[in-house]
Amino acid sequence: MKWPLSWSYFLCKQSNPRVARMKLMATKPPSISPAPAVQRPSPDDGGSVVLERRTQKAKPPQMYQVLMLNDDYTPMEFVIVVLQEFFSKDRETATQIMLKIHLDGKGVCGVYSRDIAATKVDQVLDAAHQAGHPLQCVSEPVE
Ligand code: TYC
Repeated sequence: MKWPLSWSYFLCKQSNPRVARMKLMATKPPSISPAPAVQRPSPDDGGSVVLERRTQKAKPPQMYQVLMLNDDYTPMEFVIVVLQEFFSKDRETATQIMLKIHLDGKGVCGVYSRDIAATKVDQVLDAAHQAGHPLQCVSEPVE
């Protein structure tokens, strides 16, 4: 006699030890590993969570001011053009800064990150040297 398909399937699978082991595994409850510790509000605190303010970690970068120094030989017009070319000043502002340097001995041309300030100093010194003027320019940390 031929078994119905479903019966023969069942008997075949039952006699297979691998299937029997799989069945056992399927019926055995999985071992539950402890959940990672998560800090939750305790039930009696109304569910509120207090966040502590941390002091700010990243400081803003040190900035550098570029100063030009007065001398008796560099023409006023040259200083005005330098301020326009390398410090992006309009002619009015450049003239005011030049006059301040002329009267006070030094003046701020701009404030930049360290590398940009160093580049500005190089540009001014190169231009002055090429033109044969003794104009001096330095950078220093702000504050
Ligand atoms: N003192 C210069 C003059 O009378 C002009 C001058 C201004 C020079 C500013 C340098 O950084 C300077 N010709």
